Amino acid sequence: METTLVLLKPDAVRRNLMAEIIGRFERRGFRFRGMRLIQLDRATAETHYAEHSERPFFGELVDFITSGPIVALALEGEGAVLTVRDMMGKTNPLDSAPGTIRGDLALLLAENIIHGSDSVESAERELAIYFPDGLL
Ligand code: IDP
Ligand code: MG
Repeated sequence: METTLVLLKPDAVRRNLMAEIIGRFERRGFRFRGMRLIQLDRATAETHYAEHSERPFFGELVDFITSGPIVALALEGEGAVLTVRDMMGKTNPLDSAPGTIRGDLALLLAENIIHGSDSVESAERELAIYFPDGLL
């Protein structure tokens, strides 16, 4: 059984899409092991996105993810990492299939409403950032 880290980015919260997105994960059958509404500071955002630190869009990415409250979810299920990535759709919402979260709810690459860990190793690293006291 895997547990993965999902973030509902500030645009999802601003656009009142929390229940819409969380509901999809509930209906899919994941077990919720953690859920927090938080405001990220820059240092934590930079740690989260460390793999992108050399990219030209890194500054914008950190500005954006720290621009308002986000929701962090820890979701457990069979193949949770890949299943969540499939439900999210492609990174660029313009490439995301209808029926996916980004394909239904987003249009912009920089405001693509959701993050999901891309591997079991990433999930372990990221879950420790958002749920340092462990999971339920
Ligand atoms: P992912 O969120 O689908 O895993 P990553 O490649 O890990 O995609 O990129 C992290 C986030 O950085 C993306 O979700 C997107 O919001 C943003 N991003 C990726 N590429 C670009 C870009 O070329 N310009 C601006 N933002 C980008
Ligand atoms: Mg990624």
